[in-house]
Formats: sequence, structure tokens, C-alpha cells
Amino acid sequence: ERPSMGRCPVIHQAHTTHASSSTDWWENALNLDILHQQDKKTNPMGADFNYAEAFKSLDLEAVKADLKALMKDSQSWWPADWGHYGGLMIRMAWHSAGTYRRADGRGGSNTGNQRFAPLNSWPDNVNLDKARRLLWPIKKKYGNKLSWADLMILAGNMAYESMGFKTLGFAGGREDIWHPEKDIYWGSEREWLAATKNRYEDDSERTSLENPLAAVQMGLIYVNPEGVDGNPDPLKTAQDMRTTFGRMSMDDEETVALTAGGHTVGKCHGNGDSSLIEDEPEAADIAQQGFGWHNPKGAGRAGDTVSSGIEGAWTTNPAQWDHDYFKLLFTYDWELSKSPAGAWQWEPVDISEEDRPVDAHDPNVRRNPIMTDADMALKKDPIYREIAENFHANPEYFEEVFARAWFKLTHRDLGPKSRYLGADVPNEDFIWQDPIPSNDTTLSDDDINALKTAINDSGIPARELIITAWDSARTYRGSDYRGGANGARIRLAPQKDWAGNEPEQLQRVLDALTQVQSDFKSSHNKDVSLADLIVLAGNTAIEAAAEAAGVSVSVPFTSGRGDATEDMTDADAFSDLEPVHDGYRNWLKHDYAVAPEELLLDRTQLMGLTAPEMVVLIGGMRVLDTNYAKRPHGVLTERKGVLSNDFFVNITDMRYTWQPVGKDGNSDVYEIRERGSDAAAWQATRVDLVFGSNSILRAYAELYAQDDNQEKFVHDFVAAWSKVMNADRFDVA
Ligand code: HEB
Repeated sequence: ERPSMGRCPVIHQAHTTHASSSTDWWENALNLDILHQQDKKTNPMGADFNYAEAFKSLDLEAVKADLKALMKDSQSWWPADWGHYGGLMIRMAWHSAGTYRRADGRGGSNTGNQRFAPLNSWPDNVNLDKARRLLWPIKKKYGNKLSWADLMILAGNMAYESMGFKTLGFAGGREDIWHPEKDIYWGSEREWLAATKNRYEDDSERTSLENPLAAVQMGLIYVNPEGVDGNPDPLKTAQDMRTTFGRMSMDDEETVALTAGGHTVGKCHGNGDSSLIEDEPEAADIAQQGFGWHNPKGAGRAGDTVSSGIEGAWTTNPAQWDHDYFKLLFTYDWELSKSPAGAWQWEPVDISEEDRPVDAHDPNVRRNPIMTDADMALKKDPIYREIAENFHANPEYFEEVFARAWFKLTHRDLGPKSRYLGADVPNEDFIWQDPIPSNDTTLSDDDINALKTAINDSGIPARELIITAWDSARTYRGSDYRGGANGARIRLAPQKDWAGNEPEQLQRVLDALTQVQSDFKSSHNKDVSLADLIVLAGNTAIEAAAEAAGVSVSVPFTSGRGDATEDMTDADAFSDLEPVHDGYRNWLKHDYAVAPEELLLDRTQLMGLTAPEMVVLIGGMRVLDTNYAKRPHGVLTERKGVLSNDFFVNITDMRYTWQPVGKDGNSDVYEIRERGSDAAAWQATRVDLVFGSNSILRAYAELYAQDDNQEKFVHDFVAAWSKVMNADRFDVA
């Protein structure tokens, strides 16, 4: 008999599953782990592996040929519908890209996260484990030169090309992660496909979907194919499509094109009993070896496959690219019916025999085509219908819009074009790539020194130089590589008018720097970009602040930033980057439900900073007096503008007590009072006090408060500052 597991001293010594961990006693404790994901210890490739370099040696044409061959190489363990894996591969690529949402730039195809939980087990991703496993021989063959993330998108492209649709091209550059992301918020439900009302402020008002979410239910990529909460009603589904596709920056025309272009090929799978389907990959038995959704009925595959539960193809020839999707949608009337698995779907009334597709695995049988509720939305919603009719009448135009939308869908989160790799990158610049003109001026050391002197002579207060450089750089987010100082878009709408950028002060600084720029042009006959000048100005002020603290440093500066124009800037798309909170400047645009210290973590994660970097930056920014509107909170020093470690010395000092005293603006304010006298020494907010209260952050704060670390503090601050200034320099990386 086996001893009881609970009492066995040998077995349960470490937390080897997710059932419990040492910190889950305190569910409101800050999760600093989101700053330390994808640590080098998890990455088997080692520090000197450079994916971009590896990709450059890839024989892309050979991969493409292998992928096209694979499409028609049906495997007995998962036979291809009509002998072609195209539909399955395209759905995999689309679901890989389709998790992207514009609000925080998270999700999307650029990490290969579909290999891991939760995405590998999302109900909407059912049977995409098969698609990835079919690709394994190609991944195995090309190895380190081709990431899973790139391979999944390329497979979608080759599926289309093998079925007769010419895509716009392909860029590589998506680097794989090695464990699930810890930062992405997919919703708060603990139940798959929980009712939609959970994520709407008012579920009859479908634009009130909780931000940043871009799917209507937990575990879906977008909308429920059977209708809102499973109740067919194409007009309501259209509302959900508009909201969810909008959350990914897709407009109505792109939405119609994508849905139609997607459903021109392949089929839905529901020829069986959904209730028999076994566990998803993450929960499946060890003997399933990473596969999930085992289907015990019949062969469990081919004609017996159950995925979404809907059953049937949209078009007459689902293994080839053609224009039958709109033809069938508009030629026939469609009525509600149920699939063999009991899912709602639409089927044609009186369809002619030759328009019916043959069975995916038996060429002697013809079947009805189907439409999902989302497809019917293209016909019923008046705006979608007009677009769809135009596409139907102008197939070439449809193909062009679809090709562009597909390229955008699959490349939206890869960042600016300077990150694109490979020979198939389209020449055209797209506005959603946030293009930045190149800058070929090289600045010599003498040039840089002359500019620094001019900046110092300009009379702009140091704190304003630092703030402007910070504000221009802080929009950067590593989730989709948007934002940052390059392009100097801080001088353009909408950024120049964002409240958090303190528009009046910003304009004053920009005017002064523009003067420096034109003086330099007269004296040196060289163009320095404003983007470079903004960063150089911040660096110059920081060098002086370090000097004042008795530490001589030179802040690294790499010129070559370009200045984007208004034409190159999609103002609406840039609204996503607005810093509506920024703990580094003690700024909250509104009084949010989420605690300011959590917002600080979120921003820090997006900026790609670690916890020690966050700590050192906060300590520096406070003594440099860079708070929004010159507020005093957290400026725990008598020597404002000196890059001292005073913030840490004072936040950790037991001479003080910390008392809540109410609100200033949107911030909860605390007074730091001297014990005994009770005299107020300083004021602080939660994003200041958290560095004394959170046990992990306090450990870092103590480190920088130490008597032996004042110099380390300055050097670490400069390193973190430079990281922020250069976060978007893919052109030099
Ligand atoms: Fe899709 C499939 C839904 C969009 C592409 N789709 C499918 C299905 C469903 C759906 C239900 C079936 C699955 C199975 O297998 O069963 N979609 C849907 C919706 C939407 C969509 C609701 C929204 C509106 N798609 C889409 C897009 C795309 C697609 C956008 C691309 C572009 N899909 C697709 C494909 C398929 C599908 C290709 C087929 C798959 C196979 O064949 O396998």
C-alpha cells in the first residue's frame, strides 16, 4: 500500500505544480514577476544567440517550398480536409495574430505564445495543436533560424499561396518565448466561455467591453460564432465584430475583407458530439503527449472531427482561393439550423447541387455549405453589407483590401519596419508601421559638445529638459514595439496636446530646442534631428545633475533618430499610447480603480524595464524634481536637481512616520512626519511609499540607500535612463 501523500516527507517538498505557491496567501501583493519574464535562465539559446542574425542565414525559398509541399501531404494521424491543410494553417496563423489588442499592444503573433498556456488550451484554439504538430518537421529541419512565431505566420501565407492567393509578402523577426507570458490580462473569469456580461460595463451596450480586452468571452479570439452568448442574431454579432476588430485597429472594410478572405477556404468541424471531447492540452493525460481535445467518436479525426461544433464549408471549393464566398452569401437565402454537434449555423435554402461542396473526406458526397452568425453579419449589417456588395462586384478590389488587411493582421505587432527581416518584405511603407524617415547625418564628438553647450546656454531649466526627453521616450512599449523617442512625434498631434505632457511647458522646450537646431545648422551646416536633440538635452541635464552629486558620468548617446511628419502619423492610432498614468512622474490623469502602484508596474513592464531599473529610475526622477506640474510628492530631498540617493535614504529612515492626509488631484497623499515633533517633512503618494512598504521593492530601496552605494546609484540610474532613451533604436541594434 502507498503511504498517504500528505504525510510523506519525501514527496511534497517543493511547489512543483501551480496548485499553491509561497506568495499566494496575499493575492493583492504586487506581482513583480511580470518584470522578470523570459529570464535568461529559461532561454536555452544563451546570451550570444541573435535571432535576427540566424534568420538572415535561413533559406527562405526552401522553407516556402517545404511548406507548400506540406500543405498537400496528408498525415494519417490528422488527415487533411480535401487533401489540403491550408484552412487549418490559416486559422492557426490568424488565431496567433488575432489575440493582439491595440490598447496595450499585448497579444499577437510576435512571441510564439500559442505553444503555451493559456492559448494552447483556449476553447477557440481547439485542434490548432494539430496544426503546430504538422509543422514540427519543418521547425525541426530549419531549427534556430526559424522561430515558431515566424513559422506560424509564414505557414498561413504559404497556405494562401498554395491555394492560389498572392499575399503581399512576409517579414520575419518574431522571437520565441520559452514560457507563458505573465503580464497579459485576458479577463477575470475563472470559467471558459463565461457569459459575456462579465466583461461589459453594460452588456446591452457592446462598446462597453472592458479594456484592453478584444474578445467577448474568455477563451475566444473575437466573437462567438453562434451569436452573442450563443444566440444567433447577425445584427448583434455585427456589433461585437465592430468592437472586437476595432480593438485590433481594424476598420469595417478590413473586418469584412478578413472574415470573407478567411472563410473563402477551409471548413468548420462539428460532425460529432461536443460533450465527448476530452481535456484540452494543458490538462490532458500524459499519454496524449501535448495533444488535447481527444475525440473518442469514430476515428476522432477526418470526417469525425469536432472543433467549434459548427459543421461545413463556406464555399464550393474550399481548398482553392476564389470568389465563391460572396457569391454563395448573396445568391442564397440562409436559414438557421443546427450542426450534428448541436451548434447554431446558417444553411442555404434551395441551393443548387453544383454549388454544394463535396465532403472533405468523401468525394462522392455533397454537403450543404454553412455560414456562421459572423458571416451572416456581413450580409445583414447595413454598413458591412455595402462593403460586402462592393467586394462581391469588384473581386480585384476585394483581393487588394484582403491582402493588405492580412499583412497588417499578421505584422501589426512586429513593430517598425526596421525590425523586419527577409527578402519578402514589401517595399511599401504602411501608416500602421509608424514610419520614421532615416537620418544619415553623423554627429562628431565636437558636434555633440557644441550642441551640449548650446543646450546649456538655452536657459531651459534642467528639469524641463529631463521631462521632455522622458516624455518623448516613455510612450515606448515592448508589447508591439510602438512609441518611443525616435520620430520626435511628441511635437505632433496628438502627443503635443496630451495633458500628461504638460503642453505649454513642452511647447516652450520644443521652441528652444528648435532654435538650437537652426543655430547649429547655420554654424555647422548640419541637420540634427529634433528627436536626437530632445534626447541629448535630457542626457546633458543628467550629466550635470550627476556632477552636482559628485559623480562624473557621460550618458551614452547614439545619434541617428529621424523626425516623423504628420503624414506619417496616424493620430488616432497614437491615441493608444497616451500615458494616462505615469508613476515615474507621479502622474494620474484620472482617479483609477486600479492602484497607482499597479499602474506603475504595468507601464514598467511595457517599457521593458526590470524591477531594479524601475526602482533606480523612480529614485532619480524624484530628486530631479520631474513630477507632473512640479508637485512635491516624493521629492524627498533638500537638494532638488542633484542626482543623489536621498529618496532612498529618506524613504527607509525610521525617523519618520507616514500618514494619509487626503487627495491632491487624483493621488492619495501621505505626509512624512518626523517622529516626536510630528512636523511634516515631505509629502508622498502611493507610488513613492510602495518603495518602502513592498518587501521586494524595499530591498532594492535599501540597496540604493546604503552609504556605499551612492555612486552605484548614479551609474545604475544612467544605465536605466539610457535604456529608456534607446528602447526603440532597432535601427542601430
Ligand atoms: Fe474563421 C474556421 C469563426 C474570422 C479564417 N472560423 C472558423 C471556424 C469558426 C470560425 C467557428 C471553424 C473552426 C472549426 O474548425 O470548427 N472566424 C470565425 C469568426 C470570426 C472569424 C466568428 C470573426 C468574425 N476566420 C476569421 C478570420 C480569418 C478566419 C479573420 C482569417 C483571415 N476561419 C478561418 C479559416 C478557417 C476558419 C481559414 C478554416 C479552418 C479549417 O479549415 O480547419
